[in-house]
Amino acid sequence: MTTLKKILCVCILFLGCQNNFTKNKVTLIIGEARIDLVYIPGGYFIMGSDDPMAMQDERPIHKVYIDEFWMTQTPITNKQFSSFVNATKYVTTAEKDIKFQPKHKKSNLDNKDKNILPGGSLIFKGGMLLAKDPYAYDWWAWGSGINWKTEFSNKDKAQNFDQHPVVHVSWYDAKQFSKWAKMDLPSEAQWEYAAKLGKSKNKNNINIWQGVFPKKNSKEDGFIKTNPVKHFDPNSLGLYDMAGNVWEWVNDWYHPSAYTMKERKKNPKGPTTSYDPNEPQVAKKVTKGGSYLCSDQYCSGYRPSARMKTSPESSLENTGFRCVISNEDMMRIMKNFKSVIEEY
Ligand SMILES: [Ca+2]
Repeated sequence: MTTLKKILCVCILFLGCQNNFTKNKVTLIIGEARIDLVYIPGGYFIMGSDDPMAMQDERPIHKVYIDEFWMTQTPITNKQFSSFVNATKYVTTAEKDIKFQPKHKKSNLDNKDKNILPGGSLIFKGGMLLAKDPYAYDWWAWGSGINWKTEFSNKDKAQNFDQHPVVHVSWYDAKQFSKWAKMDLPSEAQWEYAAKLGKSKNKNNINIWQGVFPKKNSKEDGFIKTNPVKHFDPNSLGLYDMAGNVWEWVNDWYHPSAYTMKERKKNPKGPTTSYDPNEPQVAKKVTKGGSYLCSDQYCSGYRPSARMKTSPESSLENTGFRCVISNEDMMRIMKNFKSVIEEY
């Protein structure tokens, strides 16, 4: 870091990438995407929680060491994701029709081909009571034709679309963006470490659900759905929206007993297989950070240790992602950068 810290706001063009460096922040321009990353120093932390609010799958708390790395300052935005799609012509999971296996032939779909469900994504429809159970709410619905490009109406699109986090992206979509950007999704441990290491000046300064969930959102934070990134204050590491706004995909498979498994002491990568006792036939990935749908009356999913489980091919209106890059890979970029400096 010593050499890195001596370089302040240098700007140079090489290999099709323009990169700005400051002492603890790097801006990579990959294709048309400008991506800010901040340095996360390595160290020990206590993973999980024994707080009364903590779920069983957040236990037991355990000491973990994380190597230094870099993390995108914000969730990946629509503008950044657009750059990826423009460069690669990538088609997201939600934009693809779903073909059913023969066992699903008795579908009631109003479609010419009964074995095909048009592409779409999951949308939150609020506190609609299930007809058969007056105490159970049916919160989510299949939004046919919904994908990352359709989240905003035309009226709002020009003004707001670019700087909001991309949503309606599956884990596979997030992974493909990460590969294109020469980065990766964070491990759950990296994500939680960064969230806990970065201190917030005002813990209430986040976008969650205020009011009686799921009946009424009083919108005291100003947002019913996502907020544009960098709207609220960053934490002390310079990271934005590590709590609230959107859930963020991480690399790890979900398992309720993940924290009792071996090899948790240094840079844990999570279990090799997934298991969700509530839905054992479906493999799921972990998401972190909570979203604008999290309420302190209900799940307080915006706590750093909170864990959500979602199948990797699913996409939702409140789920996005951010990326990380190892310090070694960033140093390689720096090495190329310095060699270009010498050439110039
Ligand atoms: Ca809100």
